[in-house]
Amino acid sequence: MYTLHITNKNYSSWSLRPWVLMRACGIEFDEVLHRFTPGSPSDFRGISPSGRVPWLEDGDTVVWDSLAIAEYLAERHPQVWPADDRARAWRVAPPPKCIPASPACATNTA
Ligand SMILES: N[C@@H](CCC(=O)N[C@@H](CS)C(=O)NCC(=O)O)C(=O)O
Repeated sequence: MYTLHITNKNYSSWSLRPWVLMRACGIEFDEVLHRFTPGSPSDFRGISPSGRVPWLEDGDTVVWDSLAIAEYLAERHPQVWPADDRARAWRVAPPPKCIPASPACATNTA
């Protein structure tokens, strides 16, 4: 069972990233919610490998940084990244300048 260490999801989009990913992909985990108020000492500074949230524990393995967590989970759960190779490429690409004929823009109506 994974344990995901995060802080308030309203204020920490970094925490929200792996939390949403794991929920959306149906990956079970225990959630440990840490106290964090910007400008005040956090209760995780001394125990997180990076001094930051989020981090993930998988047995003896500890992974920190939201993208590293996503990559780690993707190695174990094939549903994490899309099967389509173009979609996998686009997942880490910055938003495209929209060219209407481009399939990357198919769902982008802005
Ligand atoms: N690049 C990191 C950023 C993590 C990060 O900056 N987390 C903030 C919370 S929003 C944090 O832990 N800050 C604690 C601090 O700065 O003391 C990731 O993707 O996980």
